[in-house]
Amino acid sequence: MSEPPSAITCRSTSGRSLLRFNRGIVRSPARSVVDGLRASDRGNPTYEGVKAEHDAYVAALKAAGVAIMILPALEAFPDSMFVEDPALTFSEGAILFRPGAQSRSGEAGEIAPILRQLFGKLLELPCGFADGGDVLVTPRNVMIGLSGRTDRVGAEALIICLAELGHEGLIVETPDDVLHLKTACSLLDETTVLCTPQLAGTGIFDGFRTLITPDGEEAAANALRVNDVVLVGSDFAKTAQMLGGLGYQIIPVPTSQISKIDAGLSCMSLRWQAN
Ligand code: CIR
Repeated sequence: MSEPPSAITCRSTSGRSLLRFNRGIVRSPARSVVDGLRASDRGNPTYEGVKAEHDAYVAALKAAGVAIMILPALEAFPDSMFVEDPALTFSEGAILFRPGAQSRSGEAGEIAPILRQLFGKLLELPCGFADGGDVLVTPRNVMIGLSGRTDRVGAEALIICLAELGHEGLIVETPDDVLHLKTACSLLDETTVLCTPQLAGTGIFDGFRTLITPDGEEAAANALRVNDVVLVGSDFAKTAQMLGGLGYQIIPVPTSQISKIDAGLSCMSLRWQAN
């Protein structure tokens, strides 16, 4: 089996590694998570089930070498455990977003104080709407997917914020029936993206090595490369086998409860490399 491609060589436009993280923030699920937003009814998750999945996720991040800060649950915001939507963190600073779902708009204000404490530079999206789930950081640029949650005004404002942090933004389209850009893709190493056939077909990853999710496992596209490992939803055996065969070190993490409210692995944490 070949060596997994090294994250150490994967660098952002500012020269830092993109897939190395030593700090992270998560938020405990609230009991109200059972009322989380969803596009279609696949039954309610249970609070206990979501909590167990969240605990497993935090354990996987810690085992991968990330020091995790756990924020308290917010009952008033059912989707607030998905901390990657109201903000995005980089080594160079953080950005507060303007979440595109009305019930989530207050989440940015809730996470702002801790980001202000941790980051010397905290930028705020001034207008429009954008969710962190629509942002894919790659070595070439930071892709911003237009979606039901991220509009062009927000995306253009985000490009200006990214430039202040030394990153170049690029606006792309998210397929119509997909919640967020990263619902359908993830960066596995500096040249490789895991994505759905539908997103690959749009051509946005031309020039990358694209690994296509096996039939019936499209939701596995929202994997999470962290340091030397790739977290993959534990229901996606074919994807795990494919990636394992290519030399990636796979950590299966349960997602069957959070998937009922359209969530995956990237959205449950904010990650960055602190000096
Ligand atoms: C929502 O619809 O906003 C939540 N139920 C799920 C958010 C998942 N976030 C993400 O994929 N970035």
